[in-house]
Amino acid sequence: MKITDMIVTSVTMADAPLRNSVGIHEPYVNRIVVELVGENGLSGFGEASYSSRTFDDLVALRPDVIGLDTANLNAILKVVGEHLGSADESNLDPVFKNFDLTPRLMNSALARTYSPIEVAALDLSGRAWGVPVSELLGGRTRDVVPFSAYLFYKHAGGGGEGTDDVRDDIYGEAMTADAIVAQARQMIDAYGFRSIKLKGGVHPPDVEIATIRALRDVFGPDVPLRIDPNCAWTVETSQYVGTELATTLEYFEDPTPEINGMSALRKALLERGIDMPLATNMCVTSFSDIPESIAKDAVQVILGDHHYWGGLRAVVELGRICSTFGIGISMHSNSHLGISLMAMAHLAAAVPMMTYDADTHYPWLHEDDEIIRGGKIRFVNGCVLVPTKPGLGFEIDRDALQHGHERFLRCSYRDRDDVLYMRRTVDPNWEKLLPRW
Ligand code: GKR
Ligand code: MG
Repeated sequence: MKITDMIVTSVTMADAPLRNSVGIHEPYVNRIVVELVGENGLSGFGEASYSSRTFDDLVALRPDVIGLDTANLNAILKVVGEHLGSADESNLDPVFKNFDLTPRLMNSALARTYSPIEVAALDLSGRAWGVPVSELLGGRTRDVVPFSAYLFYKHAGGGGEGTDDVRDDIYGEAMTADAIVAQARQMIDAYGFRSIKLKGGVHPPDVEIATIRALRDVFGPDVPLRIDPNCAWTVETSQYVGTELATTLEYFEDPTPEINGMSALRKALLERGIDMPLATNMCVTSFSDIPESIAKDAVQVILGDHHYWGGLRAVVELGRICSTFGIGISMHSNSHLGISLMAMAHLAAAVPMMTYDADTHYPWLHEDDEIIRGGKIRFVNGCVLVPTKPGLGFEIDRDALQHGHERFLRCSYRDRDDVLYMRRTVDPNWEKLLPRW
C-alpha cells in the first residue's frame, strides 16, 4: 500500500507519582502517535516514547516516507537510517538518560525512530489486506496474551494538574508493604492478573524484601513474583537480596548495572546453588549486546520492547535468537496508550517462546487519556484478547487524539525527567545514584 501521508502527533496523558530508582514520575507523560495514510484512504497507527529528538526526526522524515510502500519495511528502515546518519550522544532517549548506565543505549535512535513507523505500516498493510498484524508477523500462536500486575511504590495522587485536569487517585498512596499488597489486590481484582512485578529500588533492600514476602504470604506460591530495582543495588547487595528471595522470585530483573555486574552476580548466586534467572531491559537492549551477554552468562531472560529493539519484526527475531541460546524472552513496558498495548498483544501472539507474562503500565493509564475508540482495552483474567480484525484491530478516537494533543500544547512537560521532579516534589537534595545500596 503506497503511503500518501505521515502525520506525527505528540500527545500528553496524566501519570501518577510512581517511584523508581532514579526518582518519581511527573504528573504528565508524553507519547508520539504516527499515522500513515494509504492511497486507499485508510490509516495505520504506531506509538513511540516521546523525546523531542525522536519527535523532530519523525516530523523531518515525512517527505522521505511519503511514496514508500507499507510492504517494503526495509525501504522505510533505510530512509530512517539515512536521515539519522551515525549515532551520537544527542540521540539518547531521555527515558534512558534517566537511567544513564550504558553507552549501548546511545545507538538506539534508529530503532526508536523506525519502530512507530513500522508498526503503523504493518497496521495499514493489515487493514488494506484484511489480515491482523499478528498474521503479518508469522501468525497467531495464542488467542490471548497474559500480562503481569505492575506494582509501584507511589505517593498520593493520580496525576494531572490544575483545577480541571487532575485525575482521581485510583490506587492511593503506597509506600509500605501493606499498601503494596492492597495495590496488588485492587489491580488483580480489576484486571485478573496472575503474576506480579514490583518496581523496586525505592526503599532500602530489606524493606523491599519484606514487601515481596508480604505479597507471597497473601497471594501464595501460584502467583509468580518479580522485583525490578532498575540497577539500584551493587553486586554484593544483589547477591544478598537474591539469596533472601532465592525461592520466591520467578526472575530477578536488573538488580545491578551492566553486563559485567549481572555476570558477576550470576556467578556468585550459582556458587551458592541459586539458579534463579536474571532478567534485563537495561544491560541487553540491542542485538549487538547479545554476544557479550551470552559469553558471560549475564542474563537468562531478555525483556524485549518493540519501541527500542527496532519494531515488531525485530522482537520476533529476538525470540528466535533467545530460544537458540536457551534464554527466555519477556516483554518490557513504559507508560503507554492502547496503540502500543495492541501492538504488544499482536507481537506476543506471534512469538511462541514468549512464555512469561508481559509487563504493562496500562493499569496506570487513566480512562480519560485513552485515544482509541471505546475507551480502555479490557483485560480478562489478566489477558488481552488478540484482535482478529484487520491491522492492529482498533479504531482511533480522533476527538481523544486531539484532546491529548491540546493537552501537550498546554502542558510544559516535555522530555521525561524523573530526577528533577523528585527534587522538586520530594527531596531537594535528591541525586541519582545507581547503584544506591
Ligand atoms: O516507569 O518508572 C518506570 C519504570 O521504571 C520504567 O521507566 C522502566 O523502563 O518499567 C521499566 C523497567 O522495567 O525497567
Ligand atoms: Mg525493568
